[in-house]
Amino acid sequence: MKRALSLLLCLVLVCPLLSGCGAPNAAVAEIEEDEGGEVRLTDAALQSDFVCRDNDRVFYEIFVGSFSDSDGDGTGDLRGVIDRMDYLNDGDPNSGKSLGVEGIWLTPIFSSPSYHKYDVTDYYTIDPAFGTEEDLRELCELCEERNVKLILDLPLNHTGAQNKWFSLFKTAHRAGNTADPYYDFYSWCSGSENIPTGRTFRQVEGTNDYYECNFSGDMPELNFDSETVRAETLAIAKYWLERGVDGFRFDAVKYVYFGDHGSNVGFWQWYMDELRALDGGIYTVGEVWDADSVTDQYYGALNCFDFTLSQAEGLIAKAAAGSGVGNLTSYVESYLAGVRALRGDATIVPFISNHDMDRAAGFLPVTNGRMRMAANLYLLGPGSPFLYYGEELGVKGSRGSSNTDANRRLAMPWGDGDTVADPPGADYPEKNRLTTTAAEQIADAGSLYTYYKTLLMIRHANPEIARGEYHAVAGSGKLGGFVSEWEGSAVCVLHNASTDEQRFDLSAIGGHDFSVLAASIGQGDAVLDGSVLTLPPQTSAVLREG
Ligand SMILES: [Ca+2]
Ligand SMILES: [Ca+2]
Repeated sequence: MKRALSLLLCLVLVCPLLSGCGAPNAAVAEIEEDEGGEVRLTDAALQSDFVCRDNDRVFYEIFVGSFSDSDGDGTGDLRGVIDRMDYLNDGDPNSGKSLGVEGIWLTPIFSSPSYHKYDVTDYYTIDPAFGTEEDLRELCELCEERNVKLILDLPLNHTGAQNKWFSLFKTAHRAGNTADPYYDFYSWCSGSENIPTGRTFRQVEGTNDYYECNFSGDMPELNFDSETVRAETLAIAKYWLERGVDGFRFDAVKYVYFGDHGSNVGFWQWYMDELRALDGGIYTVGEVWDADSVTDQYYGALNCFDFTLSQAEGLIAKAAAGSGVGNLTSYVESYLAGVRALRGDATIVPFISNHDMDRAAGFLPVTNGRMRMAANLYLLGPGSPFLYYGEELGVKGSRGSSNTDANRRLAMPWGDGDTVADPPGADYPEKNRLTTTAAEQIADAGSLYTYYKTLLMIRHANPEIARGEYHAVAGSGKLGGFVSEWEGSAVCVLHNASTDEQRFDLSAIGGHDFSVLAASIGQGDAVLDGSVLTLPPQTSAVLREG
């Protein structure tokens, strides 16, 4: 049964964003309240059956210590993530009440002395500051109920210096006990004159041997020629898969064998073959922070983040500025086809920022519309996009004069009494920070949060966008888009990234009759008149065949 409240919610939540109320061809959602009092969006354009997807999910990166604090100690934790599941995905794709992400990447949760936990002391225990194995099991169950994939960050290239393996390695070297299984557990060389150029080694105290540590003296690097190490890397993954996680984000993929891509690729191909044998549905993504020509080499083994699209100089930010939409779509067409040729089930992994980068709202201002435009460009696009926690609010943060990554990992501004605090060393100036909170943005139909939520609903309701055969159309600096065909149906997505109105005649696209304006999102409402689509400034439209 519908009530007055329903109409009010319709006006507040959907109309100003998705379409013009009463505008022709516009997709206007109605909200009704069912007998149980639950409010649901009912417009067909936003409904989706939320089919189980393989590699085209929208993921959300959670920097665990900065996300949500359940016990008042100021550090984010696993129970905090559990408490925020309704914010991320409430299990009802049509409720309109949660962000609607379909996957979660947790930065490392294993025991470690640092706040970021990329220096692991014990891969088989959860850091007590983050919670317990029981907490993780509960989170896994909740994710499974809601069709959300949960992946853990697995830093394998190096351990922390406090790892017991490193103590055993040092003991074996001091004793000169070459038969000790830990003697070759880490990458090492004998004598300073033997140190390979271009790599960093540090002396094993009390010996003439040196261990490899390219990132930091506190991050000794494992020796992947050791069968014992390889067996251990498999055992770690198996342990956590058995506890219910769906897969992993692999850290520092190209550093396993420093500067030797051939050996790295060999390792990852072997590792992924073994993991897929353990769990055919495993979800993985690798960090190969390099040019596409390098990343391509790893794609036969696993999907990798697309760094070409990320940061201020990336193709998404440039397109969002109105100067490179065609460059973006032609790149995506060619790159997507390229990775699919390397491995049949491969896809691209677009993102604009992560925990190692300045926050997107700094280089894509919310105030001039570029943040929203960038979100259109990558969330209404193919593959498995990753958004970084707080991006949907416009959280800001950059290294700044103190040159600290902590400023890129500030506390999520919930605004509802959450006690999560900034990480140690953060000193991002108060005057530069986001002034609104999640609580305020959830209640605000014009907020960036509501915009992201609506974008994800449009994406879910048009699954061809994420997974189809992609062909770029209408490429110019300001205007561009693509046709994506999947299982006999097709969508056309067109973006106007300029600050002027743009027109496009759809009859220029051969082989399709895109006569239905399924959704429009941006500064204004797209209008379809015959075959002519008019796109207001910084607006995107999704068209379907009649
Ligand atoms: Ca806590
Ligand atoms: Ca290494």
